Amino acid sequence: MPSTSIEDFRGILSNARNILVVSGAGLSAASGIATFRGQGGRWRKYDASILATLAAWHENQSRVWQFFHYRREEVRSKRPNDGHYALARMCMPKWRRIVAPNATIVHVTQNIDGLCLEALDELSSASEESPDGTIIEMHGNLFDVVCTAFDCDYRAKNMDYPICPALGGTEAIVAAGNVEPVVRRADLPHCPKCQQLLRPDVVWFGERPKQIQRILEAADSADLCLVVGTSSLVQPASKLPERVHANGGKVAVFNLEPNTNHSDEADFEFVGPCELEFARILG
Ligand code: BJW
Ligand code: ZN
Repeated sequence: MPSTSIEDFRGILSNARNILVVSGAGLSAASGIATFRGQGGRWRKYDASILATLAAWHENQSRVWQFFHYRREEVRSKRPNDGHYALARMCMPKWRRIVAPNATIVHVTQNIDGLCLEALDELSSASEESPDGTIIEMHGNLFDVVCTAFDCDYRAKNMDYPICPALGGTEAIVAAGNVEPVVRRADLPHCPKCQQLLRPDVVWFGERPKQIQRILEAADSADLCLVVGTSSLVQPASKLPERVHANGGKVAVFNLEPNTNHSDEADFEFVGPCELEFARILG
């Protein structure tokens, strides 16, 4: 059985040299962003096999773009919560409480809402201090676009509302769960460099996660892994704690519900909303 001792966990945290954080949708739940699975999960309303695969994209680019346009607008008004700030503080030497000043932190998030980076940027500008930890958005970011032409390297941050005139207003139709209108391919977002279609730069099923080599290296050198707000059903993120454990590192799971997918490797488990658990444990 994993330990629930705050005192013991603090001891491990203060001695850790290389910390890997693996976070998921539960971290953003308190910001008002729906999780993917479980109660109110996004995939109940919209089938992942229709919307988050390359096959779906080839079949219906209009539908996939409208879904991601809706997601962009859902997230745009949302702010980081106490959970994001608690993890961001770990990446700022002056803001660290329990974590050792010379410890390295790599925070690998599966979230594409940008809130982990936003929290870190805020702390960094407020304290005029550069972060020494790293955040990796392994499944991409809702506000990044990439050109679909194989011989074009266009990739950019795009915060526009709407991203193209034809998508403006369609978010309300998708939000209501109604059948989306058909947007002609010519009216979807196009590359300013080569005029081919742009797609959201997010990682769909069957695609290679971003910076995977760097992530695996971080897992191999980690002596502590915090698993935060993820159902641990999607690979390769779900396998990272196992990798840390296999190398002799400790694993601590923070989730609203007991996460049985880490029964073999969890040394600590803190069940509850992670934003409140962090406040209780990290002080
Ligand atoms: C709280 C809380 C609170 C709530 N506090 N907790 C068969 C066919 C095809 C592929 C595969 C296959 N079998 C396996 C695969 C691989 C596949 C996979 O794992 N599929 C499984 C579903 C079976 N994976 C991939 O394809 C990945 N790529 C890959 O493997 O490439 C090969 C490769 C690997 C390594 C090196 C080189 C190559 C890519 C996966 C892409 C995932 N994409 C999505 C969609 C992104 C775009 C979008 O948003 O639309 O990413 S799917 C979706 O799931 C999203 C999430 O990031 C991801 C994970 O979900 P997450 O974050 O865990 O959310 P939930 O909702 O599941 O869980 C929330 C949790 O929070 C719950 O546990 C709650 O209890 C908890 N919670 N409130 C704490 N306040
Ligand atoms: Zn292009």
